[in-house]
Amino acid sequence: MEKEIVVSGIRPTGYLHLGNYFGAMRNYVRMQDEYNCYFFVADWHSLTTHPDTKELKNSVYRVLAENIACGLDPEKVALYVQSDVKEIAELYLYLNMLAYKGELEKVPTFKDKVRLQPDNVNAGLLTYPVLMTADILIHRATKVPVGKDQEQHLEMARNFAERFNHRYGETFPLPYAFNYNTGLVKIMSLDGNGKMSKSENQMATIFLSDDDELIRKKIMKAKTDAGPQENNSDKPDYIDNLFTLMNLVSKEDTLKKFEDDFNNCNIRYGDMKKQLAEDMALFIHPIREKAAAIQNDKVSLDKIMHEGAEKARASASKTLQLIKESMGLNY
Ligand code: AQP
Repeated sequence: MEKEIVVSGIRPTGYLHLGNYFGAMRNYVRMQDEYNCYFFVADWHSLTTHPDTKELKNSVYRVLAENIACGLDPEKVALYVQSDVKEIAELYLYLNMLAYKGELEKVPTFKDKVRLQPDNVNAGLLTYPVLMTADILIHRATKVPVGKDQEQHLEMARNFAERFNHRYGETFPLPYAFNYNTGLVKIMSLDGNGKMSKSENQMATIFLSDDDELIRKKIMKAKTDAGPQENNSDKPDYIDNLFTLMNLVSKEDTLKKFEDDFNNCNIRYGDMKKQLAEDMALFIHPIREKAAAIQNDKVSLDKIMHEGAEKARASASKTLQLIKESMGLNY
C-alpha cells in the first residue's frame, strides 16, 4: 500500500522555540517512519514579514540544523528549502485565481499582521494561505503536522482544493492538520500574552538554542498568581501553560505531584518553576549541542538541502503535470 503523504514547513524568521518543537517538529520525527514526508524551510513565506534578507541564509541553515538535531533523518524524508521548488510558485499562481480578496481579508492571522506591520500590508501577506495551500497540494499531501495557530489555514487549504477539484476535475485529496494524541498544540508565551513566537516576546519564549541559565531565568519569570483559593479550581491560561510544559518535559510523578498540590490549594509556584526549569534545561541541552555542531558543517547541510530539493522537485513536477492536464494547459 502507498504511504500517505505528509507536508509541513517552518519559516526561517529566527530561532526555533518550544512552540515549533511541540506543535510541529516532534510530530515530524514520529511521522518520518510511517509516512512519505516532505518537510521544508519556508523562505518565501518569511518575506511577507521579514523583507530584510541579511540574516536569511543563516536562519535557513539553522532551521535545517535544528530539525536534524531534533531527530529528523534527511535519508528518510525530503528536507528542502521552499524556493528550490519552483513548481510551488506556479501552483500558487493558479490557486490565486481561485482565492477571493474578501475571504483572505477575513483571516485572523492576516488581521493580526496588519495590526503589527501597518506600513507593510503586502499582497504576499494577504495571500499567505494560498501559498501555504500550494506547499501542501504540490505533493498531494493529506496530513499536515502543525500547531493550533495553523488550523484555520488548513481549513482554507481544503476549501481551495475543493474549489480546484470542482472547477477542473478531481485532482487533489483534501489535507488535514495533524497531531498525534488529541487536539492540536498551542504553547503560550510565558508572560501569558499570546503564543510563543520567534519574532515577538523573546524573553517569554524558550528557544532550542537557549543555555541552561537563560532557560532558568525565563521560567522563573513566568507569570503566576497567588494560587487557587478553592480545591479543584480551573487553571488560568498562563498556569495551564506551565502544566502543559511540565507534561511535555518532566516525569509523570513530578507532574502528578504539582497537579495534586494545585487541586489541594497547596501549590508553591516558585518550587514548580524551579523543577520545570531544571527539567527543561535537561531536555533542551542535547538538542542545542547537536544543532550547534550540525550548523557548523555547511558542506553536509548543502548536500542535504540539494538532495532534499531533488526529492521534492520529483514529486512536485509530477503533480504539476496532473494539474496542467486537469486545467487543459497541457499544449
Ligand atoms: N506557540 C506555538 N505553539 C504551537 N505550535 C506553534 N507553532 C509556532 N508557534 C507555535 C508551529 O510551528 C510551526 C512552524 O511555525 P512557523 O514558523 O511557520 O510559523 P509562525 O507562526 O510564523 O511561527 P512563529 O514562531 O510565531 O514565528 P514568527 O514570530 O516569525 O511569526 C507551525 O506548524 C506552527 O503551527
